[in-house]
Amino acid sequence: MEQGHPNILLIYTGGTIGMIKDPNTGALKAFDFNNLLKQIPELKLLDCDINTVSFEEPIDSSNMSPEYWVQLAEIIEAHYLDFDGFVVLHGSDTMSYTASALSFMLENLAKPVILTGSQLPIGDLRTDAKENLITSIQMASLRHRNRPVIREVGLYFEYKLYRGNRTTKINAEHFEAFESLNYPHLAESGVHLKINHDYLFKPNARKKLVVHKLFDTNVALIKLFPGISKTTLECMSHNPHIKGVILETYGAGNATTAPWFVDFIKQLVKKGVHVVNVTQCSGGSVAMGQYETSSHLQNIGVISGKDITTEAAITKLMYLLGEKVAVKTFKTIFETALRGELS
Ligand code: ASN
Repeated sequence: MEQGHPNILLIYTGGTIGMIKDPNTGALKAFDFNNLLKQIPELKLLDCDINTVSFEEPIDSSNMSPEYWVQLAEIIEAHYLDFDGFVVLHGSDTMSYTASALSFMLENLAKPVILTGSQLPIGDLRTDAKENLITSIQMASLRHRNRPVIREVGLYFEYKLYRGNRTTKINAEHFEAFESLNYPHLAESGVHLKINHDYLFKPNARKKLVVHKLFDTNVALIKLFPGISKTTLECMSHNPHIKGVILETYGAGNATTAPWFVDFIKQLVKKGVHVVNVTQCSGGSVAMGQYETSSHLQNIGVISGKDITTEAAITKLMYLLGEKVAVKTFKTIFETALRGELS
């Protein structure tokens, strides 16, 4: 780590940013990192040292999994002391899941880990990749009083830096592909880089980085819809391995009061399955008890996801189950902000 001249590690996992068209099918597929670097000679002009490391086989982020999250966290862990910041190139499709997962894995993180990618490949004339990549590196290089300005997992896309675990991919077409509806953006890139200092995560810098690598994937995500049937839901309760369920409810955490449904949730909770109430709305919060249609969930002991995103909720559930958090404290810990993922 050099004083005044940041050392950045660029980690390439795949995604559209480095893809090329298959000449036979016309479909985009992951390509190697050297090709990507060749396309951006501007990187040499940046006021920092950049080292690179790539997944052996770059992936489309639809193939992302906890095994890759561990791979990614281990790269950061192995190089943590040697670098001032990390920029992760990642497909946009599951970037919010990875950003959330990394935020839970990297406890006491005190350096920037910024995920970015693009909607168009870097070789495309109209690509959004160059700005995303260059500004992410600049954001990761920002220092104040000899310490990094960003000390959390961020996601940079189309002129904005967000807290990673607050984001959702909201658009498959626009360059502005992400939103963070329940938390203000951390920084904005215009003529100058404008940092929202009040909203940055403030880790306890005296504590050492702890990397958590165990995810328990015995979880399910149920999105309610008018007409959802008992038989559909029963398939799940017959699964003996299930340990946690994210229940995507309506509005402020509301769900049908039909007796069969109430009974279904009751049985799950009785079996020791953790049920978390998360809203289907992109913005706003679960407030169990505000309506009669959520009081029943509160009475059964359902966990409130408050204003957490589904991406952060499912990764937090897998993380806490992997950590074998005791049944007695699970609800309290889930409802507590561990990495600024809920208000
Ligand atoms: N399918 C791509 C991916 O997530 C989409 C992208 O990167 N824009 O890997």
